[in-house]
Amino acid sequence: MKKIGITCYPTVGGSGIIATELGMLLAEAGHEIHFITSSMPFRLNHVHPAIFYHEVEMSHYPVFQYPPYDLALASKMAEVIDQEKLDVLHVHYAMPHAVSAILAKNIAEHSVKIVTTLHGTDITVLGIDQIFKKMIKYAIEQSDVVTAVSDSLASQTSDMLGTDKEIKTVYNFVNEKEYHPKELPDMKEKYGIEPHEKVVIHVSNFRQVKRIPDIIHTFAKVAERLPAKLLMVGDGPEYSDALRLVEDLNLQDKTLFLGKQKNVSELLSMADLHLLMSEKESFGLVLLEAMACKVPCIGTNVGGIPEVIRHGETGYIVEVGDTEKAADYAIKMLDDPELHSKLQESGYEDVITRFHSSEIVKQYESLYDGC
Ligand code: GMT
Repeated sequence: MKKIGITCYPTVGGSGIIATELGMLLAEAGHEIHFITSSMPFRLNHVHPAIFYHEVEMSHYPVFQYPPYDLALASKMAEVIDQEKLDVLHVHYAMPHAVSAILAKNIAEHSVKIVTTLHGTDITVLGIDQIFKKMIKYAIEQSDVVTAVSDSLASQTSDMLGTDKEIKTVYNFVNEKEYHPKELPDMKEKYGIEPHEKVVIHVSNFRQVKRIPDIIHTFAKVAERLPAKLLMVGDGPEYSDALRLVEDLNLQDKTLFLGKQKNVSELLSMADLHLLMSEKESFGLVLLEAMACKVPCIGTNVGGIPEVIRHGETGYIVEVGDTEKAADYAIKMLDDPELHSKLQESGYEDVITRFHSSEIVKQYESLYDGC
């Protein structure tokens, strides 16, 4: 049994989901888990005697122009390391969590190992920024173990930061108890979708990297050929532009904007296809969520997406911006029940083998043991 601290962004987002689900599974496996975050992780919905939550408190001195969150986090981490005698502090995101963790390790009297998991945007976006580059490199090199959520992110990080620190790939996983195909016969009717209409779904935080217009343009081409509806799930900066584009293309009657939703697995369970047309994506957790609900995916040839979707086996890969090809693949799979069912089954098989949570948890446990 180990005492493990976990720090992540506690609000909605794939990295927060992974960190929280991992903490809950590690507690089930007999470890003691201490979340050290700015607020209660949104997925921490599970009461367990071995799960503790330590809130990072901020003092608001008028003299500080900006509240020093990263320093408050480091102080809290050091306090918890010493009080709880943590064996491992596992931080999700190098920026700023690994930086705060290295500082905390130096402040604390008790010896702790730092495990840093890279999720993407800190490296693929912030890593490029010269202001942060050296600091991210420092935090990575000082960590005892570094993991990335895909081979692509691991090699991109090494190249961009010019580091030969070993970065091990540990893939993401889903909570299989939540994400599985659900039989909800009246779901389509509730949403005003005819039984014969195909359902195309996109779930994201509507950031620019998700290329929302490509989702809508791909769907427009599909809808010319088949009766279909588009479900847009989530919210973010591109939301209003997406609404406008749907109106410009006269797709209002075929598109449902659902905003942020809690029961995504239920929505996925009535879908026939998930589209992810991102220009950057270190993994694409939503693809795994879709495949777990037996929804085949089409994704772009970037980052970790081709490691999650096996082209022609579990879904299809297209180049960024190629909405023509995406629509061709969509029509091909939606029009051919045999092919669709083959993609569904192979995708589901991958979720319960290659990406099974118990396998991934074991990989993290062996990294904790080895450091
Ligand atoms: O994609 C986002 O905008 C959210 C971000 C996050 O912080 O959760 O996602 C990143 O981490 C996820 C979990 O590992 C990955 O599945 C996403 O691909 C990754 N996002 C990007 O690389 C853009």
